[in-house]
Amino acid sequence: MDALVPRPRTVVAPGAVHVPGWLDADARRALVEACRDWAAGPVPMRHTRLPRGGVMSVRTVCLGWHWKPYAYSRTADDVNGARVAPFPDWLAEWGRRALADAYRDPAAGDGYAPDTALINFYGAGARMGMHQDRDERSGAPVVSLTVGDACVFRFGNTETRGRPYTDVQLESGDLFVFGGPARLAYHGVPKVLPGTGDPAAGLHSGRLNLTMRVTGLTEP
Ligand SMILES: O=C(O)CCC(=O)C(=O)O
Repeated sequence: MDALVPRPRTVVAPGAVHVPGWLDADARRALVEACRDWAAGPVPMRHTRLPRGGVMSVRTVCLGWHWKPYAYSRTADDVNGARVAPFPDWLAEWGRRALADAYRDPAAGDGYAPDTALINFYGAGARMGMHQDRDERSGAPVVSLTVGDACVFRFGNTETRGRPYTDVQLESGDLFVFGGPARLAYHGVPKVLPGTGDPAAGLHSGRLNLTMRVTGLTEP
């Protein structure tokens, strides 16, 4: 059997850092379990409808604030009108640790208070086009966690959906952070690699991705 080759932490662009294997086996299992609960409601995981009539191939559920293209609200008015599940403190703590580790600066997570998470499930054939995360009114970093099948994560530039971009393979347990000059970079998932997943984490097929963000919004 081939020895596992360690994958190094990589600064993909200023402010954008990939940290392979950041979640250990217990954390991956805990995250899958939590995602299963969130996917069940109060707002069920669903394919998001786009204003021009398209439907996203990923299925999504949100915490803290509900995202529907292209705004946040407390209630999921395009699904069942329910208020979304709260954003848990433990996840915010993961976010602070993620920033400290990604930026190799113990203070990088100080004051980071994510208040929304988008959890995407990629089943067979699902992908995500190049886009910017720009519905937040805060420049705080986005923290992204992956469990399950590996994918090609395309991380581009802040000007266009096209080149230059870097393709990064995200695997189960990987962390990717983008903040600072990379915060508004276009990014997407052109391909998930079926059968590369993480059954030990409790996910037998497909890919889960959770991005946490700071909306910059206050209570209505
Ligand atoms: O699945 C991923 O890795 C990216 C998700 C993403 O870009 C998003 O939710 O906006």
